[in-house]
Amino acid sequence: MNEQQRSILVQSASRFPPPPGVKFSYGTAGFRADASLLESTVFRVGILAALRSIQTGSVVGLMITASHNKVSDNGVKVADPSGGMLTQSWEPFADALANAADPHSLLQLVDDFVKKENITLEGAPAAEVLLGRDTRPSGMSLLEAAKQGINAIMGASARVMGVVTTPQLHWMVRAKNKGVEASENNYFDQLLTSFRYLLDYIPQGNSRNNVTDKLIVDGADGVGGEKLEKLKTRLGYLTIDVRNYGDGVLNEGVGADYVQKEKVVPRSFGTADAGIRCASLDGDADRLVYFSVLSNSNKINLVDGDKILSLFALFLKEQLGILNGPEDTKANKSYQASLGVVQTAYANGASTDYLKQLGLEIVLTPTGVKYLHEKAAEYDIGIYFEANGHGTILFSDTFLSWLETRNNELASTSEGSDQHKAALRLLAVSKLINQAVGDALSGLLLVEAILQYMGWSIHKWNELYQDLPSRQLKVKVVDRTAIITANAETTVVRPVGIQEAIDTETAKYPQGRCFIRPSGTEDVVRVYAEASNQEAADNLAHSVEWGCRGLVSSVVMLGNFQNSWERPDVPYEIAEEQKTFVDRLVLLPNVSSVEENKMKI
Ligand code: NG1
Ligand code: ZN
Repeated sequence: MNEQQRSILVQSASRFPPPPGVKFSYGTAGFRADASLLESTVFRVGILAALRSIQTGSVVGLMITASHNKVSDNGVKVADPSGGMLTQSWEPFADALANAADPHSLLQLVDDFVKKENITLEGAPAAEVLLGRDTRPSGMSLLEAAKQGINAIMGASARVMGVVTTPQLHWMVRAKNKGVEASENNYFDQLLTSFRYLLDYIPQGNSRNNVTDKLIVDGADGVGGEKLEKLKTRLGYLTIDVRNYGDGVLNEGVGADYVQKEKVVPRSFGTADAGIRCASLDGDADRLVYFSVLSNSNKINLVDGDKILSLFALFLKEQLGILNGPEDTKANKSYQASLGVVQTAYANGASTDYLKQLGLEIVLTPTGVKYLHEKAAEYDIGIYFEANGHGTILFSDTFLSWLETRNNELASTSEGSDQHKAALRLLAVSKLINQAVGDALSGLLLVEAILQYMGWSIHKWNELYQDLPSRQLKVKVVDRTAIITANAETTVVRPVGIQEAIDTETAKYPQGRCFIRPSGTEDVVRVYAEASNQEAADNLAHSVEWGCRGLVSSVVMLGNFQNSWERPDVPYEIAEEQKTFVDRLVLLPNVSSVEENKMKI
């Protein structure tokens, strides 16, 4: 690194001192915190994004958003050249950079990193970072900080895409690196063209009339509602009533996260909407859930990410079946495309059973889109979804090029045949669905097209299977990394003893399933429980929550066991090991520091 570059870095870093006493960690969705703490972090992520662009010789993205978090929070994440999440191998550097105490430590870190990664700074080809933000008021100044971070690397430049959804920015990065035009209009054009294609190939005489063309969408008072307002005027078919498109407080009593977790109507919805097909986006429009309002309460029938996944899987399996043709003609023309489904432990057990019955291959990964995405990319068609509504469908290049060829053959030998239409539908899906990340807008259009194709109302769709009652809780802890899990986060391996206790408790409930895991985005441990009825699911979740507290406090009190989780059988050495976790695993309410915890205990 030459002197000029060194001095630019030091000077600009000195304008963005990190807040004292805060530790940042690039979790499953980048850095997130109260917006007032983030200027230095966003500036530093700007540096990182510029370096990544230089190293890969490609455009990368930097998105400023805190998704479904409250409006006073914000966050920042990087989109890699593929349009996917930042490569995991750079995450430790992101952590170190965000936490560097002063400009000179920052310089040292960058210097060491560029050497280690063989990144040539002087004379490097021009680097470009696409910058986007959601509608949070803090986004404007944070975007400025990001720009200065990018400009602190010589030869790098920022291109401001303005207020965009997270998936739009990822799409733009991917498109740009494929040499395709990457404006918002190009994005809308691609969605609209492929949506219309799909509708064109709906079989005539289908029970179209069963599906109302009215859809009400909760925009979470975020960027998604705003974009959908623009898109809807160009849709033709479908009358979309967008509510909460920015006139209220972002994510407050609205949005996909609220609807999925609370299972109640979002603001601006009520019993007058009973029975109508409704959808909800999250704050940056990378999550989508559907719901219908019940007639005389504020409760809803939730159609979550698992059911969206099931609808997609059913449709794609059917199209592949049609494309391959009758058994006797299969041999020479068919390509046995691998179709895989990727879920996390949060997927409702009933959805997994349903998908298994369809004969599909199902894989579980840890929570976090990067894990699901990576796994889905191993198939010709990989569908992944989190129950919370984040997901997409990935098509392999090999399959797509086979499909293009097959489509051309069919067009010349049997144009308009069922097989030909199936090929066209699959090609349209591959263009409609965002191949970079989960995208609420493109997901919504695909759901709408498939419901039309099937002739299904939201009720019929919801009846594919019945969800097992579930309960999710979170327990505040000082250091969530004290909990270590395995088997796609379904087993706790540290502290010893917790998993055994969870198993014992779970075994008491018919169809019981329960796991705990550290959140990747908040300082909490999440508890998830499922059972044959709601009361049982609630009880299981609560007793595991209290069991965790009991286990920790019982270890502290060494033998002074207080509740049903007393473990006189826990050997002394294990109890000692558990003791070391206690400071980190503050499982008491309203405790915010290790010291305070010790005092309370
Ligand atoms: P954490 O906080 O790691 O549970 C949450 C969601 C993830 C994912 C990330 C990123 C749940 C249980 N977890 O992660 O699925 O969406 O946020 O936004 O919904
Ligand atoms: Zn989001």
